[in-house]
Formats: sequence, structure tokens, C-alpha cells
Amino acid sequence: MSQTERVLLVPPTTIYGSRSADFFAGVKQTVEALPPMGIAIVSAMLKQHGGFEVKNLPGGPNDRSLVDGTSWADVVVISTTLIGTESTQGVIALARERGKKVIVGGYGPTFLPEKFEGASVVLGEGEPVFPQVMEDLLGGHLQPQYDSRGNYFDIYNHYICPDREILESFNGGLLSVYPMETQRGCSNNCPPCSAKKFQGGVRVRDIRDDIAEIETMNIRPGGMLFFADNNTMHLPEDQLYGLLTYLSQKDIRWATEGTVETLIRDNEQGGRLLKLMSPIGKKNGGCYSFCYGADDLTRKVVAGTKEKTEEVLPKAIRLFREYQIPLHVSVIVGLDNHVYPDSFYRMAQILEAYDPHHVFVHIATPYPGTVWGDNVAREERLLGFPYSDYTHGKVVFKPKNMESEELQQGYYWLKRRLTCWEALKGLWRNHVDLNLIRQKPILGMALSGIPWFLECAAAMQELSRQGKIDQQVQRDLDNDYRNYCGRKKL
Ligand code: B12
Repeated sequence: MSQTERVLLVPPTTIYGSRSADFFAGVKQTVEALPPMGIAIVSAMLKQHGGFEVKNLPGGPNDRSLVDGTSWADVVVISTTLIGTESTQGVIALARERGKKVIVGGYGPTFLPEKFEGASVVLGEGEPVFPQVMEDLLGGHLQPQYDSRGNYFDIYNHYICPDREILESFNGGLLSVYPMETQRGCSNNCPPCSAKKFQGGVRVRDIRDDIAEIETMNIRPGGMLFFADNNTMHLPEDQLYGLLTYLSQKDIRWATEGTVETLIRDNEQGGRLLKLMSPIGKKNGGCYSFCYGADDLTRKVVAGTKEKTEEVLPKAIRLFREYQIPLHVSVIVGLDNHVYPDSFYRMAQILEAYDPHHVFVHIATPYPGTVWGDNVAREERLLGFPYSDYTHGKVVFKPKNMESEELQQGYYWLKRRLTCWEALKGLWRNHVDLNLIRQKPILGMALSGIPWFLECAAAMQELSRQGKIDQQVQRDLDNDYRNYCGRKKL
């Protein structure tokens, strides 16, 4: 064994190809690329411990330097979610052929450890078990499995900041993104989501620690702080206020995801949080992207949560427009209660009426380890596709109340509705503000919804060219939708 172990860090695979058309998938991948936090925390632990020389592959398992990197390393350390299972298997095989040790962790191996044969597998959060992993690695007796599931790391007192050097190596382009966590876990229990299952209930960091970490980032002009939280709005109210006050004073641009109830309440009490979030009146700062997972628009209250109700969506959309904060609403199609074609019509009707800045449509995807995903597997409804197809744009299971092809075409139809000619006219009329685009181009474009509209429209064109969109079915749905809207008012 060499005195220092040479470690090659392999970040998660990113796959967008089957979700969008190829060219726009590339654009999307570049724009949405976020430096991965998990592997950067592993890197920080290796450096803190000492005895390791660390290199990383900015491009993930598809990086051209993978072969060289694997030859150089004594040990290959991989982070992956489920979507990267097959490409990670490829990296493990390559490293093992060269006689290297392999360690793998993250969502993928935690929920399906058996798929990562040949590697030493870390289940759950890395921090509680990684000191042992490093000792065993240096001592030459790495174990097949380390399990920290349910042993949630104390991020209030002992948070380990990710290695910013690694994260910075992903920030080559025009848009630099600086990810960080203010919390882990979630207080909701949405049946298709992996995060609660993995991270448990909400744990928050010390706000002094959050701010100290932000200070170390030296965010470049035009850079954006990205909270990789499940729900930033679930920070204790004082902490949320303190954090937003700090960001506002420092004029930092930021993005996050969360539920909207806190903000609706805040508005009723004078809107102090919303004012801190709003980019209006700030030179660079403010919230430039807020993702709200509305999930299931066909129910009065979404399963697994008390907060995602029918009433909050229109209120939230109004508020985000008033405070000029770009809102992305994400919805899921194909859940067990959805029927064809009415559930698709209902969602289109709601989204067309409330008109958020942008909508992400996801096909329900049965992740192993989640309540709903495990049910689908138990009921033998999985169609056996590789995990690299778990992109939320392809049907990988047999839905309960419709055929798989109906779900696929219903999904295309909903996306077509959101990018049709009328939608474009609505976007131009309600969202495009040419003055704002001139004065604050990034905010103006984000509020206009144009970038996502173009990406989605181009993807639909490309899928149509590839023959994936059944034109007859789409025409029938278009006609029938008109009747539906005549019959059923919102
Ligand atoms: C930010 C984010 C994104 C970012 C990208 C993040 C990135 N560059 O990695 C964007 C928005 C682009 C994104 C996209 C997608 N995402 Co996402 N994302 C997240 C989110 C909210 C935070 C991730 C994060 O940074 N966490 C903080 C870090 C520190 O945690 P971590 O990576 O898990 O690492 C810890 C442990 O896992 C472990 N660990 C991780 N790696 C390793 C390696 C070793 C060796 C060891 C020892 C330990 C270890 O230790 C770390 C510290 O505790 C999570 C939910 C969540 N809160 O985790 C979803 C999540 C990871 N995403 C998910 C999904 C499904 C997707 C998409 C497929 C969705 C889609 N179609 O739009 C795409 C896929 C993109 C792709 N791969 O091609 C799922 C994954 C489910 C699963 N079982 O695999 C999650 C869990 C969300 C959910 N609700 O279920 N995502």
C-alpha cells in the first residue's frame, strides 16, 4: 500500500437525454447543472482526515478522463442516485478490472445495495460511518457494507461543509451556482419521494454556521446560491427571517424549493419574508427561482402532507407574481388515483387558469424504498426498464387506472398544452415584461418563462419527429378537452 491513498472522486451521473430533445437536453444540462454536494462532503472528510490525495471527475462517470483517473487512483469513490445505477456499475467494473478498491454511496446504493456488487457500499448519510470507512481503507480491511440508515448526523453541532474546491471545479460556465444545505429531512411524507425516507424528519443547521459557510464562498458576480434543501420554508421562522435578512443585505441571488404555506401566512401578516425574497428593489439579490412541488392537482389535499392543498396554489401564484419571484410549479401525472384522460384535462384546466411562470411535468416514477415505489414493485407493476430511464419523462411502470401508453401520451399532451400557440400568446401577454428584460435581463427572462417554454416546445418537436407522439391520439385529446372544459368549470 502507498503511504497516501490516491482517491478518484466520481460525482453522480446526469441524464437528460430521454427527457428532452438532444440539443436542448444539452442546453438544459448546462443551465441546470448543479455542483454535487454529496461527493464534495466526502472529499472534505477525506481531506480533514489526512492520508489521502484527492482528484475529482467534473464530468461524472461519462467524463473522458475516467480511464486515466481510474488508472491513477488506488481507490475510486462514487456518489450516485438511482438514475446513475448502470453507469456506476460500469465504473465499478472498470476499476475492479484494474484491481482498484471501490466505495459507493448516495441514494442509489442506499435503496438498492445489491446492484453495486464489487464495491464497498455505504448506506445512508456518509458522515456517521465515514471515519470508520477511512480507518478501514488505510488499514487495508475495507468492509463490504457500512450502514448509517436511521443514524441521522447531528448537523446542528457538527455539520461538515462540502469541499468548495471540488464544487468550484464544476463552475466553469456563464452561470456559477453555489449549492449549500440549511437543513436535512422533511416534515411531509409524500409517498413517491425518496428524501424523507433517506433523511428522516427536519434537522436544521445553526444559522451562524450557515452564514459562516456563505461567507467562505466569495460568490462571483452573477453567481447564485442554491439551497439543496427539501423545503427551505420549513426552517424555524426566526432562522428563516435571519437568513433572508442576511441574503438581502448582502444582495445575494438565490434559489430554492419549498412549500408555500409559510409565505401565504407571511403575506397576511404584512409580507416581511416576501419583501426580503423579492428581487425588486435589489441590485442583484433576491430569490430568482422557487420550486413548489404541487404534485397532484387532482386532489383537494395531496397525500402525505397537510400543506399542499387545492387552495394554496392560486394564492401562491398570485403572490409570486406580485413580488416578482420566478415560480416553478411541478406536477406529477400517473399516480394511482389518476384516470385517463380526465386527470390530464383537470390539470391542464387548473394550470391554464392560474398560469404560473413555469410548470415542470413529471411522470410518476416508482423509486425503490419509497412507500409508493415499493407498492408498485410488490404489485408487480414494474416494466423492467433500466434505472437510467427513471427520468420522469418515460413511463417505467403499469399505472393503476390507465394503460402505460395512455400515461405516456397524456403526459405529452399536457406538455403540448403548456407550449401550444394559445400558451405562447398567454405567456407574451401575462409574463413578458420588455422593460424589465432590458433593465434586469436575468430576472426578466426568468419571470417570462421563455427559456423553459422554448426548451419544452423544442423537446416536443423532436419527440414528434422521432414518432413518439401519436398525432391521432393528440388530436382526439385536443377535441375532447374542449368538450371537457364546456362540461366542467373550474
Ligand atoms: C439538488 C437536487 C437536484 C439538482 C442536482 C443536484 C446535483 N448536482 O447533485 C437537480 C435539480 C439538477 C436535480 C435533478 C434531478 N433529481 Co434531484 N435532488 C436534489 C436534492 C433536492 C438535493 C441533493 C443534495 O445536494 N443533497 C445534499 C447532499 C449533501 O446529500 P447527498 O447527495 O444525498 O449526499 C449525502 C448522502 O447521500 C451520502 N453520500 C452521497 N454520496 C456518497 C458517496 C460516498 C462514497 C459516501 C460514503 C456517502 C455518500 O453522504 C452525503 C452526506 O450525508 C435531492 C433531495 C435531497 N434533499 O437530498 C434531490 C434528489 C436527489 N433528486 C432526485 C431526482 C429523482 C432527480 C431527477 C431524476 C428529477 C428529474 N427528472 O427532474 C433529476 C436527475 C438529474 C440527473 N441525475 O440527471 C431524487 C433521487 C431519488 C433516488 N432514489 O435516486 C431526490 C432524492 C429527490 C426526491 N424527492 O426523491 N436534483
